[in-house]
Amino acid sequence: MTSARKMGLAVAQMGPVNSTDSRAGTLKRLLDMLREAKGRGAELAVFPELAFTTFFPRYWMDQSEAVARYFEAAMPNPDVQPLFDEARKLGIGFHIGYAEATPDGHFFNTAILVDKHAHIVGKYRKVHLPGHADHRPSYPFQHLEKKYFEVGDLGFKTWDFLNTRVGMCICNDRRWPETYRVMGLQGAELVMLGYNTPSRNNSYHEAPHLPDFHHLLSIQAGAYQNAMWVAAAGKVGYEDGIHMIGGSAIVAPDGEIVAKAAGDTDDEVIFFNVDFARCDGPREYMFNFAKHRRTEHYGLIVEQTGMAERIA
Ligand code: ING
Repeated sequence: MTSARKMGLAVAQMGPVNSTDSRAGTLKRLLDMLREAKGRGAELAVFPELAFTTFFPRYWMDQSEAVARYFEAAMPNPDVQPLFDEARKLGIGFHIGYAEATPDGHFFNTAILVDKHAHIVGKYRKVHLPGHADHRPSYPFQHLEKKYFEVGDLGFKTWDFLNTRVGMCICNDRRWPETYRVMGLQGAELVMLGYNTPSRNNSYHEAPHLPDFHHLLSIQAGAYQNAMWVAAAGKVGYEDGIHMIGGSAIVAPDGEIVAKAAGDTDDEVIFFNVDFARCDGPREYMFNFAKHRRTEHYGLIVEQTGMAERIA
């Protein structure tokens, strides 16, 4: 009988972070949710993408202005140090997303994994950057991640952490099956991610229920098809007047949603006692990669980027 491999896992869904909100006020919210996560029995708390600020890629501005207002020049730094100090005091790890400006002049949409001693265990830089790089004034809002961030250069790594193996991704990454598969092939049993997803995309009409559906479809499929847990933490509500979907959730390796945030405005912590033994059956049977995958037929996935010309 292998030792029980369990983890108290919390996902912290944030209400809006408006551009007029102070950094100190936002940090206090994060501290309150970290304390609530600890109180619920969590050993790890997952926070959203770009958690310290508003989702600024909805605005057009010069890179220098964006960097000055929204990027972190170091991690930790005085603005966020209290979060690291509280994590150490409480003895809880956390995952959080932020805009990273590197000392040598590079810019990434980044997330880190921090252990209960407040040491940064791992870093991920967002690979799939959605939206556009040019200014589109006719749009109701911009989505300028391709302008403000470079494509992540760290790939999809995994780390042995709290008696399991974990990986990270960010927001749009969760929609691409390759994201989970690359980490699943490394043996990840939990992928954590933050997201900031508008309820309406800014370029074509889709039925109002679809953004919520596609969010859950993506993380449930990723979990199921790789026999892994997925924890997704979003920002929700009207942020600077733009509505962001919530639906933060913890998904089991069989694809079932075991915990889901219900709110549409407020900060909300959800929790589940994750048992990594739930990966075992699916990995032995349905998604036994070694037994069932046929890589000799998968070449196009890495050889070809775009879709072939459509027939009409
Ligand atoms: N957000 C979105 C996501 O993939 C997006 C991208 C933009 C979706 C606009 C819908 C409408 O969830 C991020 N930050 O990747």
